[in-house]
Order: sequence, then structure tokens, then C-alpha cells
Amino acid sequence: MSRKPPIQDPDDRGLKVSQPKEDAAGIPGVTAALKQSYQQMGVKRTALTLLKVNQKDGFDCPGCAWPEGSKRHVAEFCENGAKAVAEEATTRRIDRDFFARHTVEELAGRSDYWLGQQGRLTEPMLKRRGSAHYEPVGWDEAFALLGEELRALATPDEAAFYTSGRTSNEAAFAYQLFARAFGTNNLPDCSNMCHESSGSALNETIGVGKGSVLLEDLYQADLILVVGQNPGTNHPRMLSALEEAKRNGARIIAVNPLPEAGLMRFKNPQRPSGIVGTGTALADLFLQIRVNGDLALFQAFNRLLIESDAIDHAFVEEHTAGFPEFEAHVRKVDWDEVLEATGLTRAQIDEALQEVLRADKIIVCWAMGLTQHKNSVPTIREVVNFLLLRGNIGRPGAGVCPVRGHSNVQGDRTMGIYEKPGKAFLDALSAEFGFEPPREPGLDTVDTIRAMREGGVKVFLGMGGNFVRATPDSAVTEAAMRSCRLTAQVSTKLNRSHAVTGEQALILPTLGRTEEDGGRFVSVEDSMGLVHASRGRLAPASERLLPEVAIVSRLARAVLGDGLGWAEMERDYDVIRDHVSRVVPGFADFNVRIRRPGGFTLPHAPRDKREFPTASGKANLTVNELRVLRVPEGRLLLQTVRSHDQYNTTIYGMDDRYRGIKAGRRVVFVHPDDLTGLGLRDAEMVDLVSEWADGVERRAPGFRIVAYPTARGCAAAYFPETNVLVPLDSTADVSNTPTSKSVVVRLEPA
Ligand SMILES: Nc1nc2c(c(=O)[nH]1)N[C@H]1C(S)=C(S)[C@@H](COP(=O)(O)OP(=O)(O)OC[C@H]3O[C@@H](n4cnc5c(=O)[nH]c(N)nc54)[C@H](O)[C@@H]3O)O[C@H]1N2
Ligand SMILES: Nc1nc2c(c(=O)[nH]1)N[C@H]1C(S)=C(S)[C@@H](COP(=O)(O)OP(=O)(O)OC[C@H]3O[C@@H](n4cnc5c(=O)[nH]c(N)nc54)[C@H](O)[C@@H]3O)O[C@H]1N2
Ligand SMILES: [Mo]
Repeated sequence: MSRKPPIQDPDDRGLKVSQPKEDAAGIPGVTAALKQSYQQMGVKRTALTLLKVNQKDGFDCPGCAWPEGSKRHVAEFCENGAKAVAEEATTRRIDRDFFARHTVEELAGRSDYWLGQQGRLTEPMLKRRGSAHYEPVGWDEAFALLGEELRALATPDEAAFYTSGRTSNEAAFAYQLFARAFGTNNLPDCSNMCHESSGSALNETIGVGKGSVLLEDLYQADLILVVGQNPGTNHPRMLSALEEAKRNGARIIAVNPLPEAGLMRFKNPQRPSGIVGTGTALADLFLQIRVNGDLALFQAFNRLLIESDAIDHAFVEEHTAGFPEFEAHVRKVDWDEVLEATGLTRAQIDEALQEVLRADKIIVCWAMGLTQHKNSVPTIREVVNFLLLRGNIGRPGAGVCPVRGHSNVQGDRTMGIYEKPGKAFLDALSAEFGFEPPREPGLDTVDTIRAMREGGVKVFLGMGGNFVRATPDSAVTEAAMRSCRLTAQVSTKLNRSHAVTGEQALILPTLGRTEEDGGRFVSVEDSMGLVHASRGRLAPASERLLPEVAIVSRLARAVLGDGLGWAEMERDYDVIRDHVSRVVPGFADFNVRIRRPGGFTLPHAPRDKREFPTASGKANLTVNELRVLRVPEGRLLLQTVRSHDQYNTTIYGMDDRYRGIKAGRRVVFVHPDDLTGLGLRDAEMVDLVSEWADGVERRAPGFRIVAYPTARGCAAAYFPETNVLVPLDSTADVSNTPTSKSVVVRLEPA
């Protein structure tokens, strides 16, 4: 293995700002991806690895959850997928000497970038009570310690079992089974911070908490609204799908406070013309909405649709409930409030409406721009109202399309990673395994932190992810984490959650998606409900790694014994899949169907049969109160976003190419006119100070102002650096998702 140069903690001193880009990908995308891949893996391993991404005999890209489609390119990955793969398939390694050299406290002082760049974890490590260092520990001793601490709890509910979204279906099913056999529904997951609002709103309105479109539908749509989403960075392969939709005649409206590259123009790196040409202008119309203005926008659309009687009466009559109340409500929508909330003009809304009226088949796609606000659930319900009014759910070319984050976050939920499991699921689990699972709802992510803070959760196990860094209110969360008796992380790479720990801490290193798992394969579910196999090909980063399933199985045996057949599940994942086929609807003959090329699609009643499994048996039109989020004088509404060089809390590099940022992350994007109004200037250094109802001042020091064409009154900065500003108790109604996209801040000259 070649020695790589040491990595420094970045200090933002070399920060450079240039004009933002309109177009995405093309040659710079390909070169950026290859550069990072070569740095992490070398040339030969890069070629070998990237050719297996998203191929039918290869592994599922650990990047996003965008589906692969049936026509695969030889290189079915994107710039950022390649970076996600390189991050995992890196040849850099962390060994026991590393932990001897660095105290845990010292690691807690390092940047996210530095921690991630150290390479793959290679053996289980233990930080004993009172010790300043991690030291090597055998797997058996690690499980014995975890088992001892779990058994010592006054009740199983004093433990929390977190999951991030890369965990396979097989590992996720085993993990939730263990938690419930142990006796708790405390299964918080990253979804609680991500698409929980979508699931809540969709379950209530259409009866299924998942998207209702397939890739083919996008190709048939007349109009696609891309709302609160930055696919050029976070779902780059979606741009190819949008491009194809456009070639088939679709129109696209982008709704976003930021003019994100890629939505504005896209050069497809998988087509020769895309690499050199000027690319496709994807969005036909860009609505530069104010942060949190979407409920008002969709309510305005709905008022106009009703007033112009442009609704599908037959569909509304036959398939929906609640029309009279809904109609009475939206007829009263106040135009002044709409214009204030959206920051748009009446003419812009009318122009968008014309696109809507011309379109027979409409799809709305969205991501975090809609899900991380106080009113996220009502907002998404209003999007559903909009689609239902013209019968745009349950027919080809139309529907709801929440675009998921982690590659298997949707599958993990399907497998029962959920703190509020339904009765049917628990009954099935009970019938299959012969024990009575706990029936009380468990803790979600925010409630887990609250419980830790109050001493109610003492043992924390993370199946992937970076709990202390991904969650809000960093100072509060870190103190909560430190108050635990034991925190344990099943991880591929080092991150801050290994450095900010309970009294005792375990690092349990595991195989990644790209790695060979003793000839076994796992399965994942993409954003559109397609389940397919994933098989790693690379030699594991170390001989001492265990697959996630083995970690769960051995832990379960250490705590509960082998009554449920854990050893068999660990040896043969078909055994787990047979259990799944009897417990989870839609998985009959799982072991047969998963071996078919391309896998299989899960049933979705609204999409497949126009049936809505809600309490009313119909799709519910809902009444949603519009409350304009007014920001006090001299304050801005801050949204926290991803740069082009990060995967959530994993920082690949210090650039955000499309937004013109180089070699730094502590920047805050503000409209030039707002700067003038605030008496501030481009390039000035400021502290971001968040103000919230609890009166506590939360401060993120030392940000460089970047004058930027965002919507007026709004600001944007990168997470996780800004998580310190998001109050733990500021969460979305119903879904309890932290409001990471609407933080009221003032900018104080530093
Ligand atoms: N390369 C890469 N890929 C990723 C990830 C990554 O970090 N890196 N993360 C993965 C995960 S877990 C997820 S959840 C997804 C996230 O995918 P995105 O949701 O695209 O990610 P964000 O960076 O949070 O971008 C939010 C977008 O919403 C816009 N927005 C913010 N507030 C509002 C609003 O009030 N209204 C509207 N209309 N728009 C708003 C922002 O300007 C931005 O364009 O990506 C997944 N894929
Ligand atoms: N302010 C703000 N906060 C946010 C968001 C935001 O937009 N703004 N977005 C939220 C969203 S959408 C999400 S999804 C969460 C993300 O929250 P998490 O899922 O908790 O965080 P990640 O950064 O994705 O986790 C990265 C870690 O996962 C581990 N890992 C990677 N691959 C594997 C694997 O195959 N197996 C195992 N066991 N471990 C692996 C590595 O050790 C890596 O360090 O953050 C949320 N936090
Ligand atoms: Mo996410």
C-alpha cells in the first residue's frame, strides 16, 4: 500500500469565491470524481471499482437512493457517486497505533474532513471508563461488554438503537428484530431528520408513506416540478432522467430559493455531446421562492385551480374525501399572505399556473427543502392536494416523488426500522418468532437526545451514521451523548461520534457496500420502491471487520442467547430473507425474486390500483392553515445545505464548485440587497447567531459573507457546521424533524 501524504485540518485561509455556475457535470464533473478516486484508491482500483457500481452483478452505489432504471450505462454512476465509493474503497487505514497516538479528546478537536480522511477503521476498539485513549479489544469482549451494559439497564427502554440509511435490508431486519426481542421500540433513524415529514404527510393523505412514481413515469410526464431539491449535487443521476423527460416533451419548473446549477443547465457526462456541448436548459421556469414559502405557493395554485374549475371532478368524486372543507378553505387564501410568504409576484404564479393547466400529467419531486420546516407536513399535504385536484395520483406519468437520501433509507423503514411500528407489523413479527414485541412507541432521534439529556437513555448503539454531528443543537447533543454509560458505533469510517462519547465507547468496524461478504449478497430498496441485490467485490479493508449482520447476530447471542436462530441468519442471509418474506408485505418469494436480474418492485396501492389504504378508504384532501413565517427586523431566514463536496457529515473536500466556493466551508450566502440593508459587505466576517423562542443564543463563529443570488430575506450555509444553530426543540409538527431549513439568524460582525 502506498504511503499517502498527511492530511491537515483545513483552516479556510485559502478560501476563494467566484461566480456560481449555471451548468452541472460535463468534463469538470468527470475529472473531479476521478481525481478524488485516484487520491483515495489509486488508478487500478478506481477502474475496477467504478465499473461495478450499479451494474446488475455489482454493488448498489452507496451514494443516493435514485433508481438505476433498466437501461444501464457501462458507467452508471455520477461524480458524487464516485466520490462516495472512493471514500469507502480508499486504501488509507486507521490502525491501533493511530489511536495510541491520538487521545479521544484530541480527536474531538479535529475537523470532520480530517477525521474522514484518515481512512477505514480496521479493528474493534474500546475506550474504557476514565481512559484517554481507545485500545484494541477482541470482538467477543466487545459484545460481552455491550451485553453486560444492556442487561444491567433498569428497562430495555434505557437503550436506543440508531440506524443510518446505508444499512442493507438484511442487516436492518435483523437489527430491529434484536431491538424488539430485547424489549424496546427505541429505533431512531436518520429518516427522522430527513423524509419523516414526507412519510407522515403521505401516509395520512394517500395511505402509503412512499412515492407513487417509477422512473418510467418521469419519462411520460408533461410537467415535473422539482421543489426544494438540489439534484445536481445530491442526486446527479436524476438529471439524466429529467433530460430524457424533456426530450419526450416534459416541461420542468424549479422551485428553490437558490438557482441551483444543473436545474438551470445540465451537461450529461454519459453522452459525448454532453461533455463538450452547452447542455440542456432543464428548468423552463424558475420560481425563486422564499425559504418556507411552499405551503403558500401550492395553496395559491389550489385556489386558482378551483376558481377556474380546472379540476378532475370524476376523480375527486370517486377517490377523495374532504373536498367541501378543503374547497371552502382554499377559496379564502389571502393573496397578500401568499405574496409575502413566497416572495413571488402574482405574474410569476400565474405563469406557473399556465404550465399546470397545459399539463395533463404532473409529477412533483421534492427533498429536504420541503421536509425540514415547522410546517413541513402541512406543506407536503398541500402538494398532495394539488396533485389530487387534477387526478395526478395513480396513473402513468403522474404522482408524488419524494426523492430519498441514503441509498437504503427507504428499505430500512420497510424492514421495520421505525420507532412507531404498526400493529400489523408487530403481529407478524410475533407470529413468526414466537415472542411478544413491545407495543409502546419508542423514541425517535430528537426524543432520544432529550431522553439522554434527562438520564433516560444510558446505552446508545449506532448502526452507521454520525449521530452527534448529524443531529441538531450540537452543544446540547454532545453533552447528552457524553452523559451515556456506553456509546457504540458500527462504522466504516472515523467520525465525530467516535470522539464525543459516553463514559465507555466502542468502535465496531464493519464491511462497506463495495466489499466481499463471504460470497453473500444483500438487498436494498431505492427511492421508487424497487428492491434489488447488491454484491461487494473488493477485498475487505481489514481481516478483522465483521459484516453488519454478523455484528447484530453476535450481539443478540451475547444478550439473549440463540433462541431465534441468530447463528443461522448470520451464516446464510437467505434465512433472514425467508423471515422477511413472511413478516413484511410485498416480499413473498423474496429469495426467488431477489435473484432475478434487476430485482422486483414493491406493491403500492395508489400507484398500482388507485386504491388508497387510509382510514376513509379514499385519498384525503386536507385543510392546512397558512401562517407566514415572519422574521424580525434585521434578521434572515437561514437554511442549512450540503456543498458539492460532502456526503452529509462526511466532507470529501473543501470546494462547492457549482456555487463558486473553493477551499473553505465557513461561508454564508446572502442576497446583495439584504447586505446593503443590514449594513454589511461581501467578504466581511460574521458570527451567525440563531434566535429562537427559548431565548438561548446559539452562535456559529467566523463565517465569510458571500453576496449571492438567493431569495430576499434568506441565507444559506453548510451543515454540519451550522447544526449548533438548530434548537433541539424546534421541530416540525407531527414528524418531529428538526427545522434545519428555517433558522432565524442575525449576522454579527466578528
Ligand atoms: N453528494 C451527495 N449526495 C447526497 C447527499 C450528500 O450529502 N451529498 N445526501 C443524501 C441525503 S441523506 C439526502 S436527504 C439528500 C438531500 O438532497 P437535497 O434535499 O437536495 O439536499 P440539501 O442540500 O439539503 O438541499 C436542499 C435544497 O432545497 C432548497 N431549499 C431550502 N429551503 C427551501 C424551501 O423552503 N423551499 C424550497 N422550495 N426549497 C428550499 C435549497 O436551496 C436546496 O437546493 O441527498 C442525498 N444525496
Ligand atoms: N443542519 C442540518 N442537519 C441535517 C441535515 C440538513 O440538511 N441540515 N440533513 C439530515 C439528513 S437528511 C440526514 S439523512 C442525516 C444524516 O445522518 P447520518 O446518517 O447519521 O450521517 P452520515 O453523515 O450519513 O453518516 C456517515 C457515517 O456513516 C458511516 N458509514 C458509512 N457507510 C457505512 C456502512 O455501509 N455501514 C455502516 N455501519 N456505517 C457506514 C461512516 O462511519 C460515516 O462516518 O443528517 C441530518 N442532519
Ligand atoms: Mo437524508
